Amino acid sequence: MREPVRTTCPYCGVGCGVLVTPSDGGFTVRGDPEHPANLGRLCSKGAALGETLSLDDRLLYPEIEGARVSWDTSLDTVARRFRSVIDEHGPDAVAFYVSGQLLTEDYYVANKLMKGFIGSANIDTNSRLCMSSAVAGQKRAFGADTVPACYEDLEIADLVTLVGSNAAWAHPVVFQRIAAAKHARPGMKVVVIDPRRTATCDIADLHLAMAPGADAWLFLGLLNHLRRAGAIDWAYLERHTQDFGAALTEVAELTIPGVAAQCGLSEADVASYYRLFTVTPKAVTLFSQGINQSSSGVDKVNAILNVHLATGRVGQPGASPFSITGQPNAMGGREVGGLANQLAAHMDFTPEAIDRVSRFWEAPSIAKKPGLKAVELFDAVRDGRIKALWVMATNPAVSLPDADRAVAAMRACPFVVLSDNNRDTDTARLAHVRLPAAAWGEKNGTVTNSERRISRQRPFLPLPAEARPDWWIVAEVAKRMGFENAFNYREPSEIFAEHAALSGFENDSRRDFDISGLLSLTTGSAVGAKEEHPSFAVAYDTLKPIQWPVTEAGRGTARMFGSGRYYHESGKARLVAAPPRPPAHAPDAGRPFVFNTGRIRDQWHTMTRSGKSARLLAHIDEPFVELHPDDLRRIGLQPGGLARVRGASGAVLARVTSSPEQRPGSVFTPIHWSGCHSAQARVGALIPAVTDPISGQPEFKQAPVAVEPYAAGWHGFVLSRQPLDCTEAEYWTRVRGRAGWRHELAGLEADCPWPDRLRQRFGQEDGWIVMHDRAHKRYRLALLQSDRVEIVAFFDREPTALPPRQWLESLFVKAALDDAERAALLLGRPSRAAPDSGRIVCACLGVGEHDIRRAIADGASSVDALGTKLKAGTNCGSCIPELKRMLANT
Ligand SMILES: Nc1nc2c(c(=O)[nH]1)N[C@H]1C(S)=C(S)[C@@H](COP(=O)(O)OP(=O)(O)OC[C@H]3O[C@@H](n4cnc5c(=O)[nH]c(N)nc54)[C@H](O)[C@@H]3O)O[C@H]1N2
Ligand SMILES: Nc1nc2c(c(=O)[nH]1)N[C@H]1C(S)=C(S)[C@@H](COP(=O)(O)OP(=O)(O)OC[C@H]3O[C@@H](n4cnc5c(=O)[nH]c(N)nc54)[C@H](O)[C@@H]3O)O[C@H]1N2
Ligand code: SF4
Ligand SMILES: [Mo]
Repeated sequence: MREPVRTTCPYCGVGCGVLVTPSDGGFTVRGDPEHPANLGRLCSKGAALGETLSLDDRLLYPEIEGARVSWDTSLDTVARRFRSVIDEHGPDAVAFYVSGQLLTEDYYVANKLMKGFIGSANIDTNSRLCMSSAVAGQKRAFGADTVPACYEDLEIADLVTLVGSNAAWAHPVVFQRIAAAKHARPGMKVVVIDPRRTATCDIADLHLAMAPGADAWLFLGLLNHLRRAGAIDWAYLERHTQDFGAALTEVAELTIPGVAAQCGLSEADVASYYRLFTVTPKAVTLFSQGINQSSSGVDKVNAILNVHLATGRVGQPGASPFSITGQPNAMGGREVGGLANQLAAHMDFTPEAIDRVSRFWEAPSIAKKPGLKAVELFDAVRDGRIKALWVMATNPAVSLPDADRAVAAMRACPFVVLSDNNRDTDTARLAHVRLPAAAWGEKNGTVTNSERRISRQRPFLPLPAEARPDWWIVAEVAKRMGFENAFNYREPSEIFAEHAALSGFENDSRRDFDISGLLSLTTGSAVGAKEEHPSFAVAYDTLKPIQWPVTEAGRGTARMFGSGRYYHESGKARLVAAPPRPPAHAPDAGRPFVFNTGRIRDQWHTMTRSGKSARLLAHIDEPFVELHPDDLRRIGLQPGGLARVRGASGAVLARVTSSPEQRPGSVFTPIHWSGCHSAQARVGALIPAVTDPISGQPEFKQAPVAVEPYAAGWHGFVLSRQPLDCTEAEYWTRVRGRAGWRHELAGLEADCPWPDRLRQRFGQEDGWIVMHDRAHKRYRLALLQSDRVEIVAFFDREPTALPPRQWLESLFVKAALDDAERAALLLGRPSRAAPDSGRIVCACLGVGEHDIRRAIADGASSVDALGTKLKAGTNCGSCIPELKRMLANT
């Protein structure tokens, strides 16, 4: 057996190490016990990585206008078109839109080409939608974009506050680490601040179901409370900070009753949170998109940083603010300067830095000013200022706010290039040139996780067909644009060495991001010049996960700012005084609900990868609109039915779910369903493109919407071996099943047109078995070929009359149906019915909701008991919060 390949999970910013071993023609993926981020743990997505490696959906050859071309043709075309736009309209008429899913090496090369050689800073990244408020807040407070803390702090803290973070689903391994620490040390307190009662609340001592968007009041009020309670560390403030007077004066009026009213919380809850924070020196506040994705995100970040600065709790063991990153390489992108308002290696567009980087790169035409931020950038594409756009590793047609506007922009753009792994995405449909990029398993380079830890992604698969690494693609275009010398890379290690050298170039501890120590590992040379690092390739290959800064060979840095020295000129941190602001658009009579959008446990973004695993789709397989039961009743919605959510610019149609854990007045819908997977579930289409004035990050979580019932005349589903074009149905979703595809359909017609439509489309009079009850508008049909099931379709007036899909799906795995299965096919359940397992809760071991409820009814009273009885929750543990909730609710 081959040695396992040691690499890093390509999903979230936790950055778990994984070990990949070949097995049965595929690969087994395990958690790496030696990786400090996860110490062997994995979540359901990481555990299912082996199921996402197929080449089915991959883009394998370069294409122009949908036709296969050679690499030479495609690269020449991209270089020539970019060159001609630049020659005619100047460098600001072109742009790159890149992604936190690129490796650092890819990102570095793209940034160097745009900022150093094309001479524009029009390169922005999807991290703008994700982290940019945290970046801006940290820069204002600390003088640099530095995350002070590390994961261990979450384990040794006595108080962990998770604000605007559903870590149980979005950062499951970090969540498991917190849960394990709390289990070992029950005195540790966990507070969750989120309008919804999420799976993360499972370990919470206190859940503050905050009114959407009101977090600033809570934290500004906390600062005032700390002052009144005598809990401010005045010595720290004097010695290590500035501007605290203004910050404190500004909050002087914010008392608990006022805060409670603004935040829609009880005074008792606010008081008890304030008390906990006041008396617990070891406090970590972890924040994510509930804070960042806001039109006042930067100020909210600073409101959080203020309370930590005021108590001297920054970068101390177990005491720090902690901005957790979303994508696997959100941090790496910030490090190379992938945001339009940064230059490179954590340097801004100051005259000094511009001069320094241009000397280092030997780049005479370096950009002199920041470029356009994502939303502005697409506006510039739309109004023709940008005439050539290259999108890499992101799907803006789905993920931008006002997404239809972004689609229109790309449609209007004379030249759109996309580098992607997948052949069909919403963005791919708009690109003139499609370039096949290497995917996880093939890529070779580094990523940085949320705790500043740089890890290697190592390949274990050959490059399929003509797929190539992103850095190679960009460098080839650069060479063809005339920048041969600056982009002559042969290996990712050469790029990394240059990136590391730049980080240390004329640094002298004045910049936080410095990894030049990694170079001295092999060369022993003084860093500063752009010398060759001949033996670095070996060190790079064997690089162990390490936290930056690294200024000395082999020595990483767990925490920053422990000494109280910051990166502003003065060496001090800054408290920011900024009045709290509500979301840009308030609900009104026409749009009375707040639209909250976010993640589900087992899907990743636009489902291009997680959507390949049937196991991951077993947990939640349809886009939903979740409301509080009181709201459902008020607007006459039925759980299981369909609802339309309307915003200012678009609408979403999705399945209604009811949950008392939803805050009344709020609606939650997941972000994952794209136009490739659904008729109308792209949530971005109805979110107005309002952004934070400083960071440019969109307000993704507080759009006002109306919700109305969708009076479907019929509902149904089709299971088939091949994906079906469903566009004739007003409602459809399409996901992978165990051995084929599953389509959920609905429409307004009084009588369902699909039984006839299917038979027309698939012909073959003989193979069909049909059971139609026209009086009740109930239709069941299946197509068999040599006893193998090809299509099964059920339609009914009521969605609740349709059978569960699991058993029918299982028939697709069989080469031939036996008589009993054939007879039961149109009943939708086996004749000697084994009980239906229900929706899958434990994705790893395939344990369903009904089995769990039955086990609970039979006396299983704890997660451990469910584990013993059903094995549920015994692999990755991501479903444990849900198991606990089922136990509590039964
Ligand atoms: N399974 C899964 N995991 C992922 C991803 C994925 O696609 N799928 N994506 C990764 C990425 S890129 C990111 S950025 C992270 C995001 O990770 P998170 O930020 O944890 O995820 P979200 O679901 O976007 O939002 C977090 C929570 O913010 C809450 N929220 C909404 N409005 C407010 C508010 O006004 N105040 C407060 N306090 N909370 C509010 C929402 O109810 C939600 O529960 O996840 C990463 N991990
Ligand atoms: N309404 C709403 N919208 C949101 C959010 C929200 O909470 N609510 N969250 C925002 C956030 S935080 C984020 S991070 C974005 C994410 O949004 P996107 O970045 O648009 O989502 P992905 O599906 O991850 O898109 C990645 C694309 O790159 C491809 N890809 C993956 N790896 C590689 C690679 O190595 N090379 C290349 N060339 N291609 C690759 C994939 O096939 C996929 O098509 O969505 C944002 N949009
Ligand atoms: S928590 Fe899960 S998705 Fe995130 S890196 Fe770890 S295994 Fe991957
Ligand atoms: Mo993100």
